[in-house]
Amino acid sequence: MRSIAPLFMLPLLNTVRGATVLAPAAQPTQFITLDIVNAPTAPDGFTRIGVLANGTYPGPSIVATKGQTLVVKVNNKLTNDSMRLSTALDFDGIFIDSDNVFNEGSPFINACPFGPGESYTYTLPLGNQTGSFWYHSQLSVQYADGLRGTLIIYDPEDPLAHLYDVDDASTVLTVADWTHNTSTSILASYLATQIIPVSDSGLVNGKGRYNGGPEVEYAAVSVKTGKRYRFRLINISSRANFVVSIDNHTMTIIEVDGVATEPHDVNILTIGAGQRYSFVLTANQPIANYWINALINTGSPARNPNLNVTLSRGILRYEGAPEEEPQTPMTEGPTGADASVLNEWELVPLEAIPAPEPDFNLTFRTFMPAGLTEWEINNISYIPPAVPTLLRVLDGETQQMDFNQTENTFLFPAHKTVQVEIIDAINEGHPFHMHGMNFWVVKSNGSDIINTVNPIRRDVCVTGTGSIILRFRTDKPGPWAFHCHIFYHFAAGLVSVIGAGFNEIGKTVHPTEAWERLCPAYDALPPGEQ
Ligand SMILES: *[C@@H]1O[C@H](CO)[C@@H](O)[C@H](O)[C@H]1NC(C)=O
Ligand SMILES: *[C@@H]1O[C@H](CO)[C@@H](O)[C@H](O)[C@H]1NC(C)=O
Ligand SMILES: *[C@@H]1O[C@H](CO)[C@@H](O)[C@H](O)[C@H]1NC(C)=O
Ligand SMILES: *[C@@H]1O[C@H](CO)[C@@H](O)[C@H](O)[C@H]1NC(C)=O
Ligand SMILES: *[C@@H]1O[C@H](CO)[C@@H](O)[C@H](O)[C@H]1NC(C)=O
Ligand SMILES: *[C@@H]1O[C@H](CO)[C@@H](O)[C@H](O)[C@H]1NC(C)=O
Ligand SMILES: *[C@@H]1O[C@H](CO)[C@@H](O)[C@H](O)[C@H]1NC(C)=O
Ligand SMILES: *[C@@H]1O[C@H](CO)[C@@H](O)[C@H](O)[C@H]1NC(C)=O
Ligand SMILES: *[C@@H]1O[C@H](CO)[C@@H](O)[C@H](O)[C@H]1NC(C)=O
Ligand SMILES: *[C@@H]1O[C@H](CO)[C@@H](O)[C@H](O)[C@H]1NC(C)=O
Ligand SMILES: *[C@@H]1O[C@H](CO)[C@@H](O)[C@H](O)[C@H]1NC(C)=O
Ligand SMILES: [Cu+2]
Repeated sequence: MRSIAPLFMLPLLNTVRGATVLAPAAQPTQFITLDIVNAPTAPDGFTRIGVLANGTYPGPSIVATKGQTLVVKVNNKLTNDSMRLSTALDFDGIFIDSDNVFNEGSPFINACPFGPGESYTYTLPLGNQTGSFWYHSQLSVQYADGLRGTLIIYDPEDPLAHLYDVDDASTVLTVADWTHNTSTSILASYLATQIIPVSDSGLVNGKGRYNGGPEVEYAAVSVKTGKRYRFRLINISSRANFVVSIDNHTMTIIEVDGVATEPHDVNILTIGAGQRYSFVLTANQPIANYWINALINTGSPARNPNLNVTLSRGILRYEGAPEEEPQTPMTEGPTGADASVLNEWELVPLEAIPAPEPDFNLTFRTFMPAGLTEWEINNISYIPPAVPTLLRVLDGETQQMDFNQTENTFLFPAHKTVQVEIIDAINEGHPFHMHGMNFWVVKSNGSDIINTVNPIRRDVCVTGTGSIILRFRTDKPGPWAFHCHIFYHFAAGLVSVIGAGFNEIGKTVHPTEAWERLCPAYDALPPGEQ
């Protein structure tokens, strides 16, 4: 079992507006506390009560260094029962080893959520991972109420370091959808009508505007002529995808979901919920203010008069430019022949790892039958089991027949390669996310190219009618959530569980007492506090 004995208390310096900057020398273990509270927040000028880490939206940035172990103590201090009172966190994209699979917070798959007044400490050894990640509530659609923040793992020996001069808290760019109503009321309305209510605004670094709202000052990122900046663009949306561009500037992509890539130039890119890109921007234009266009793509604005997709934007400000908005029109970015779009299949990982030949093939057809608010994989909509998958596997339920059809749980022996083709019947564009590991994208939507030689590896891939083909390994015994990252679809059942080497789990997984206590405590809560 992994030891979580405290080694050092790391001093946290300069806590400014939710941004935590660490002392430069990395300690082997970094202790982080997040207090989950109900507090007012007004990212687009409309004040509402949110579910917030340390009272801010986005939550504090977690800043780590390669090789560290993060010990994240989460204190549930929620009080407002108009939103979910329990919680559970997912650290999106962080690899989890089999022996630590109980610290993968997925409710009813890996753990039970925890209620108000309770705490849980996630221990996350980061191993060799570096790049751009984030954390969010994984319970129902709770993260739409604000419980989301970035997690960046810096690499002191970054092989891409020669490509940029600046990479710090100022170059992290988040895009998100935002709603004035609670996630609970939106989910209820969705389940009753089959229509996800449209967001009120799109946010860039936690700032945005809605029609008729106050002119909230847009988030401005400052750059200095001649320097090269590594921007880390993270889509922390609960529903919307975004189309991002920066007027008059090229974006050179160098990282996708924590995987370093060969530099790849584009001037406009679409980013789905949960996805991340690092791109280098060279400040080589005249000193001025430029729009960062983050067009929010979230259903018809006709269904919510507050939403104005044009108002979802930020500012790139050169040092020496006046502190004002750009003089140029608010556009949706390059179009037609001026647009050089990002095609996922053109991305080349810096380190090529061929996709192994599959031992098993799966086909997922995603579908929502007419008249039902129920997303299905192969005609089955996921229903979370009362007892989490991992708990039952540890109790000896290790055969396929131990899992009800509605658990969409697919068992494979350990140390095999699985290929899954996902066919999205109605071109919904589901960003499919794998927990605990990444996958090879052998085929992207929109291309017929099958690449098994040096395909991009990532942990969120967007589906479409053109189908996607992914491959992953079952080297880590455990249940791994594999689901759509549009959390309203997630809540409506677009979830599967990859069961890797369940018969070996007793040898590798030895959960802590704190984890064992989660389910009895959760089950004892009155439904209103769950
Ligand atoms: C969150 O707030 C708690 C209590 O004030 C504090 O101890 C902790 O350092 C904060 N966490 C971060 C990451 O800023
Ligand atoms: C609880 O949250 C709801 C929804 O945001 C809000 O209307 C209500 O005033 C909050 N209650 C308290 C006591 O803050
Ligand atoms: C990290 O990388 C080194 C060198 O490639 C390798 O020896 C080691 O096993 C890796 N560690 C983990 C935890 O993956
Ligand atoms: C927010 O809730 C109010 C009151 O229930 C409702 O009238 C409105 O349509 C909701 N807005 C959205 C975007 O769902
Ligand atoms: C974030 O992802 C959502 C869901 O896929 C998408 O609708 C939205 O446009 C994305 N945002 C950006 C800025 O790409
Ligand atoms: C950006 O380029 C366009 C022409 O492509 C030009 O009209 C505009 O003035 C430039 N913007 C700035 C701020 O220089
Ligand atoms: C959106 O905002 C822009 C800029 O303020 C404005 O010109 C436009 O009319 C608005 N669109 C809608 C549909 O209200
Ligand atoms: C899986 O599908 C591939 C084609 O994509 C095929 O070459 C392979 O033989 C299949 N493997 C199994 C085990 O069915
Ligand atoms: C099963 O799902 C497919 C779409 O993948 C759909 O065409 C078919 O009608 C569904 N069958 C049933 C019995 O619902
Ligand atoms: C088990 O699956 C069946 C459909 O195969 C479904 O009707 C039933 O509700 C499921 N039971 C539970 C406890 O989820
Ligand atoms: C998927 O690719 C097809 C073309 O093969 C395209 O028509 C469709 O719009 C794409 N879907 C998404 C969600 O990008
Ligand atoms: Cu979806």
